[in-house]
Amino acid sequence: LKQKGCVIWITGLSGSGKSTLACALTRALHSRGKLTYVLDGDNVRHGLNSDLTFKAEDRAENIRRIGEVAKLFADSGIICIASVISPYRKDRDACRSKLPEGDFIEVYMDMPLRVCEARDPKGLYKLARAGKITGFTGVDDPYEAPLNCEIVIQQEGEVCPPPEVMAEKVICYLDAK
Ligand code: GGZ
Repeated sequence: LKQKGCVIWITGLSGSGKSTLACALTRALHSRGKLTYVLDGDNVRHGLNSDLTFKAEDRAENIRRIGEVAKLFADSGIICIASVISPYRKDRDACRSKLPEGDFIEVYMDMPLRVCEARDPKGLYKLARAGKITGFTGVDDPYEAPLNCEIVIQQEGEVCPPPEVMAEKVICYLDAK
């Protein structure tokens, strides 16, 4: 296997496009012959982390486990893409600190809450606003934006960049490394 593993950690609000970027990035990397594995918060929470809630300490444990699994993939030479809200800076930084310098690439989906909420692909914001879900990130639970991440994905004017454009930004960063 002629590739070096690393962790691409995509953080941001629900509906900010994390999974979309993870998917586009997987396609782009596969077309370049790279092996990848996606750890998606919503999926992992149905299996490995099905015992965890959305309280702060359970989110921390969710992130810790995903960070450990991502590290195992990276150790094996795979590019592991984690797409998780990971709202707390200290939880993300703890994952970073377990990897060799440069092997943890944090990507921040910097999308306004109103845009994520307008998208509301699963109708969860609507439920949160109606009080049917409590502790929903961005509504009545915190999100701490990265201070020093490697890549920031932002809107261009009022539109979100197409998935391929977002993926290209990450690939450019990887190429430069
Ligand atoms: C945030 C929630 C919540 C609450 C359910 N807060 O957009 P989705 O639906 O598909 O992805 C979200 C997913 C969040 O899981 P993570 O493992 O990424 O979260 S964390 O990193 O904070 O541990 C969302 C759904 O689960 N969801 N309840 N209260 N998102």
